[in-house]
Amino acid sequence: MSNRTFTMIKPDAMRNGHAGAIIDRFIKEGFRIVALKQTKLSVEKAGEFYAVHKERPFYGELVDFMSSGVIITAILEKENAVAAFRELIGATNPAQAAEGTIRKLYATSVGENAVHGSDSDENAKIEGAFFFSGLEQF
Ligand code: FUP
Repeated sequence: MSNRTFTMIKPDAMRNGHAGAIIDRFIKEGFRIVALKQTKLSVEKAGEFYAVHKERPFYGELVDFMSSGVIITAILEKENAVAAFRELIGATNPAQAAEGTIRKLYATSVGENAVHGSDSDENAKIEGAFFFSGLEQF
């Protein structure tokens, strides 16, 4: 069990002005910010990040959306980080997300769902390395 996960605050939450509240929530829930930056994905990079969904019907829309504006990416640390963070963000579809979760509060639809959270320790490492390098020092 690893103690780190990777997250993105997606373009919808950035545009809607929720980034500050979302980062505040990460901290209040006891996640330590290991690394954090604002960036923008090109269509090509977004396609690469979500390559696992290439065959899914929503892939094109997902890539367009994720490259439509700036995002904030971060690596967060807490005991059992992947599972704890998935619980904090709630279900993929905000209509099914539990009360008080970040997606329930800030997401607008299944496609524009405010935040990403890695689904396994292995993916947390891969996704973190997609955006950050030299993390051993932190
Ligand atoms: P999650 O792990 O909760 O982010 O969800 P998935 O890995 O299943 O999906 C990744 C992203 O694909 C979601 F954040 C949004 C998008 N998606 C859709 O647009 N439609 C769907 O039906 C499912 C996912």
